[in-house]
Amino acid sequence: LSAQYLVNDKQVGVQLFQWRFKDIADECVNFLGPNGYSFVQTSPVQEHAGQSQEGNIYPWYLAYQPLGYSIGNRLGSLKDFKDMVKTCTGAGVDIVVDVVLNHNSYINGNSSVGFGYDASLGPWSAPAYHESFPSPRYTAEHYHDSQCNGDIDWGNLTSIYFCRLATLVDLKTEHPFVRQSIVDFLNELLSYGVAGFRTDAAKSIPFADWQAIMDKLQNNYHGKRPYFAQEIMYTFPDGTYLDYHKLGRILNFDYGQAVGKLFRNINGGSTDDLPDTLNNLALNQSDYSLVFTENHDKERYATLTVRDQDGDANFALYRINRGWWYKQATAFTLLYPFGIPQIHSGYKFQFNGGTDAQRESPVTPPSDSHGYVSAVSDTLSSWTLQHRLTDIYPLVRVRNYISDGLAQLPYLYSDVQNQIYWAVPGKGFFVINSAQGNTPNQNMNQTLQTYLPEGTYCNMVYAYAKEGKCVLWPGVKIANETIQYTVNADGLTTIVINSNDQSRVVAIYTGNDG
Ligand code: LAG
Repeated sequence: LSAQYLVNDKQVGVQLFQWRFKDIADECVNFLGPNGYSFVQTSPVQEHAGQSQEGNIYPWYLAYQPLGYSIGNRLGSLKDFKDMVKTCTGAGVDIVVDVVLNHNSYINGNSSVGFGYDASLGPWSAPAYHESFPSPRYTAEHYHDSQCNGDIDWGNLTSIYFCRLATLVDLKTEHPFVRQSIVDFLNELLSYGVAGFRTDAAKSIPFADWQAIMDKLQNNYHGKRPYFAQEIMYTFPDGTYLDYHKLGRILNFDYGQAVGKLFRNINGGSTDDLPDTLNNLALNQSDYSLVFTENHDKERYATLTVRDQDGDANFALYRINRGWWYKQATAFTLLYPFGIPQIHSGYKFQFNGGTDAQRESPVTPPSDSHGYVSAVSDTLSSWTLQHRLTDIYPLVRVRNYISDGLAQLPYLYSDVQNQIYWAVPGKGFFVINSAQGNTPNQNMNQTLQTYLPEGTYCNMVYAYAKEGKCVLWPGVKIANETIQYTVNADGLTTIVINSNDQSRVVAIYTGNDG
């Protein structure tokens, strides 16, 4: 019994970071389902610590300081959660829950302040305080503190397993009561129709414990083993993922780092290094990797984030206004079928000054004075909405189409620096021109073999085919960009991507659009 490596027959997930359950439900119906997204990864749904040590301030990371396993927190109630699962699965979008199982909150020696959900107080009126860990009743015997109460030494496997992660008390996942409590929690989620999980701090849960827990889980509502994406930010001290990839997908941080670097042309790198770089990441990793250019941990410090697309001081700060770096790298993760991709979509952060907790809190808070999260529709400008970017969402359906039945990774070509292209024969052809600044080859005009049948095609980044014409996606305006390509009987077409084009990505395919 191990995990499923796919959530369903689609490919692309979206992490709706700190989105309320009600908003996720709406997004599934209005946007994610119609555009072919596979699943939503929610933020943690467990009750969690109510405020940071710095007092009356509510950074997102409190969600990673759980108090127990009762479902409901500032994202909504248990009922909201169940409604969301039903609505999303009904719209063809599965729910993957971020579960925090390795540790619990530890505030001033006891966990006395909680962000549970109390129906009698109403959802957003006030935080509901708990006096102790409400569920289950863990006590000192369920924690590793007697073995290690210091922080983890990341060079030592025993320490990774038994010591505290960021001061949070480490659960004895070898203890029968702890194991059963976790199994009950995950089975409860599965019984509501959740398809799988992102396991927070999976690296710190000993392999044997983790496997024993997973083996006791019921199948998901598809009748399959639940999907798992395991958070293993770095390889273990011996440089491997140990055996964890046998239990499910691994969040492949190396991939985003490498791809981001190459698209930003850092240290003399350019996208023509991509073929070698991906080979070095070991192509067999494709089978068990979840790939992404950023996530909620990386969006402040990653090589490349959506902030690159925004010129405003709070949001961009030390980034240059180069939106296409992020968009190109994300287009690459979508159009090159390595692993399965997940897009992160969250909110804008205050970026400089203040304390750590202040920096981790929102700029124009999508939350009220108690930290309750506001509806996306109320504060649209605070939410970053990467998954709705016009250069990105049309490519989700292209990915679903080209991955179907694909047996091997397409060969990546780069015969001119900063220009890459690849084909999925008979299905799609893709080109990215990432030359920038003072590097050569800014304008691309090259005749290439597409391995596609003769015909006219629309560049899906800008437009879809309808009755023989290319129709722009809603909201797209073009200047001199080429939106239509003609492939001749020999499979050749001339690709034109100019340096001032908005996206510098060409994606043509034989699937149905619109
Ligand atoms: C994760 N994956 O394994 C999450 O992706 C990551 O976001 C979590 O850290 C981490 N594991 C623990 O679940 C986040 C923040 C930390 C934060 C922690 C707990 O990145 O900064 O720690 O959640 O809220 C914060 C303070 C620490 C403090 C700790 C406990 O930054 O200084 O020791 O809270 O009070």
